[in-house]
Amino acid sequence: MNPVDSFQAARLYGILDMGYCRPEKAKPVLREMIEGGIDVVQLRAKNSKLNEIRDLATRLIPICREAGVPFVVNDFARIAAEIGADAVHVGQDDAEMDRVREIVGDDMNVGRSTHSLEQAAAAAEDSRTNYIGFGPLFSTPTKPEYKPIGTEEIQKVHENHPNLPIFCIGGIKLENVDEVIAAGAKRVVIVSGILQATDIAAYVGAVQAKLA
Ligand code: TZP
Ligand code: MG
Repeated sequence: MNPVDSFQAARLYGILDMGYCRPEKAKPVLREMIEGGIDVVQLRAKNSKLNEIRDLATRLIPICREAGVPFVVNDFARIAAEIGADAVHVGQDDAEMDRVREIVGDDMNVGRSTHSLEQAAAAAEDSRTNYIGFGPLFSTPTKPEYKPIGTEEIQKVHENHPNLPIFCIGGIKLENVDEVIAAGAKRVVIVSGILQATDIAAYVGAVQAKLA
């Protein structure tokens, strides 16, 4: 599957957030996510040095490659380009698309975080955006500075952008994913729910069963 199609087909996007995972645990945790059937994995390391992120990404990407799971680098287009990631994910305050594309070229996927219907429309208007994150739906310690947007606009964002892969994010857990699906979500991102699970593979599998 080419990478754009794999975002379209994806249902559960996991983030290996180093705020929840010691570096020496990154590989086994990634393997458990894959064993559970994760569709996409992002490396997010807000408090790590650039060389640490590059080293970690270099060690993790072969595991994703072997499993056929797209590997996404958060924030750092340069690292994504250097290691040959499948995508780079950028936020509202990160670089403009022109700058990101200068670094990663035309072939890599670029995902963008959005926090409102307006931001989703702005991201979707640029055909070089390959997918968006939409949230945080619920308040979450993983991104504490953002006000939750709730589930009311999930339906609308899908109606507005029927061909863009949209991943709902923020405070989603196995316990509330049914509510998110009922509100119209087709794809979700889960960070702490997965990384704090006692059995990560089982947790991923259980969420996938609900999204199927
Ligand atoms: N962007 C919007 S909410 C969020 C990000 C990265 C964090 C989601 O983390 P969790 O632990 O699944 O609530
Ligand atoms: Mg960012």
